[in-house]
Amino acid sequence: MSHKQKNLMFGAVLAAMVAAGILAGRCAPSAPKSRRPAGASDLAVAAQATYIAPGDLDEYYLFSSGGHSGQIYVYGVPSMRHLVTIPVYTPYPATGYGFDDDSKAMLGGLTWGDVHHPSLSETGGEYDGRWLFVNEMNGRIARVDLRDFKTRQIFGPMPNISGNHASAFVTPNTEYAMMASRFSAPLANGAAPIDQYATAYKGIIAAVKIDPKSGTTSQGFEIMTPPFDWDLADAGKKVSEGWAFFTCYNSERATGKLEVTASQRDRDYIAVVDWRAAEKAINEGKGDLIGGVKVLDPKKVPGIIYLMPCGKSPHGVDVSPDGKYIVGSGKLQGVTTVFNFEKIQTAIRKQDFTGNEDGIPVLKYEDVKDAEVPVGLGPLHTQFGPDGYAYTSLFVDSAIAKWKMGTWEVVDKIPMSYSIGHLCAAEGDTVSPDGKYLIGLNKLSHGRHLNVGPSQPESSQLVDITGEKMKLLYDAFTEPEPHYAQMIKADKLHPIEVYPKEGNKHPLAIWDVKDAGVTHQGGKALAKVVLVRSTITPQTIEVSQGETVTVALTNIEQTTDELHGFGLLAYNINVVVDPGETKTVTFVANKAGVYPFYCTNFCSALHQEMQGYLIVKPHA
Ligand code: RUQ
Ligand code: CUA
Repeated sequence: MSHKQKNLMFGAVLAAMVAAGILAGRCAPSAPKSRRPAGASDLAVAAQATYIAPGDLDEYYLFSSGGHSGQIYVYGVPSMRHLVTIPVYTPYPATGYGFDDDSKAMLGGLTWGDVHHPSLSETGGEYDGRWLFVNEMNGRIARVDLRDFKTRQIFGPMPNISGNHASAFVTPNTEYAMMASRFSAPLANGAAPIDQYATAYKGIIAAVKIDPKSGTTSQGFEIMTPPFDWDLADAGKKVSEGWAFFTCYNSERATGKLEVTASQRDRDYIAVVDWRAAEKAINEGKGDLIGGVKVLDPKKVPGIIYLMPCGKSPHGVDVSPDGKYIVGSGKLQGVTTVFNFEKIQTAIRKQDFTGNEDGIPVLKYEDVKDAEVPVGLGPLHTQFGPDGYAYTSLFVDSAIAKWKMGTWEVVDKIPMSYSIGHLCAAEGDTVSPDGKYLIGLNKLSHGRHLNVGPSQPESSQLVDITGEKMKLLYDAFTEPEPHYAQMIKADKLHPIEVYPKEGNKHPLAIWDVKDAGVTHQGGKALAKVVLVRSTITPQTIEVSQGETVTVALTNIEQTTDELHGFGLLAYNINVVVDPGETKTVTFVANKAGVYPFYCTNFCSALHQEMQGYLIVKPHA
């Protein structure tokens, strides 16, 4: 097909999509018939494949993005049972997250985050089961410790990063997690009128450094780019280790009605970043201090970033398990493009560029691409199996296409109900995917469940990918918004069930009711409290009005599942303390009176009795 014919075809497709209101999201996509397990025997097979008998355990953990709920949802696969919610960026009363002093400080005054891409830590390109990193749009990356499934650090907001969507995507040995600006803006919180967008607004591609021992994150590097809208990323692996890839839309540098203005060009870009070179430049002290961070300008520091043209407004970019191929999907196209890492390297070596964008060299599309795979309409994301097959989600077609790497032939398609965004294969981002299961993370559910009113859940569909043909096994539902998920073999995680007493180094921890009590000093009250079945000691906490009160709560249980809570309704306090843990909560006792506190977690037959009073004596 000639370039012109392709353009015509693309134009027709785009027009059809606009007419159908698909791009504008004005109406629901026509609901394709799902490939529901057909006969009774198919149903029995699907039921058996997903049934986990009472007391039995699932084979995989699924860590699913909770979108603007700010949380991570944990599921078991294949049962698709929701096991637990890990609060990350949003207070969560069920676990007391965001109420005690430490977690409240970690949230830094923000009460929500828009979580997109969970990223499990890796060693040698394999999930190692240590941490889960997850980004949110407000320039932050959080670390969840998989020993206790708790959020342990929230890094950011990173200066200059505006709309951190292309994140977290860790490198194969967890050296870095990626970041980038989706909404370019003047750097260092500068203000410039929107008609100066093309020049005064800047994009940023960045990475957060991760300490390999502790998982602690800190500033890595930032690279200044034109004001493109950086969308997604992936880290290179094996042959492409040391590199990272970022898609963008709006290479037009347009403003206004972007659905039109940012779809003018035939191609946008995938940035090819040599992160080792960027790291070296930072270590050599290069970069200009902007907004408190060293920013590398590709004009002054060449050799760290290149641009490779990719079909109109690409969304996902995914690196194959062997690291040889980079799959980028123009979401307004009917094909997904496969780029060849070796060809990229050759073109860079030969300096075979067609021009530059603000000093960033642009590679020739024909030089670096290997294939355009006709997967279907609206390709978004690609995952991989162990056997050389790739799976691409098709938003507009509402389906998954299975295709063969190397021959580029599309071998199967399965409809999704409805409108799939991301998809997640078992260990699908590693150098050795498991195959077996694939989950379609759909944006809509269109009543494939009991009617729950206008605010409907989204559907996540479990697909069997062991055979030639993909088979739908199960519909599960989740709250907004399942952007992305990762699936790790269950036997890689060994979470603890109690915090061992010896490991509790909290300065306010006490283990004997004899040490419990209230002390006062200089307008401050400190209550050291012991929680153990079925008493809160002391039973009364007496303070004076106006005092700043810190309640330090130690749950001295060493028994699995014996959590105790501390609910103090009148002061909006809700702390949950796990066995062996100490937490503090601090507040000003500004209301005089007598206020009950009680244990919130049903812990024993005498749980109801686990209660007491805060007595706030009025000013004399
Ligand atoms: S997004 S549906 Cu990752 Cu936020 Cu693609
Ligand atoms: Cu402790 Cu209920």
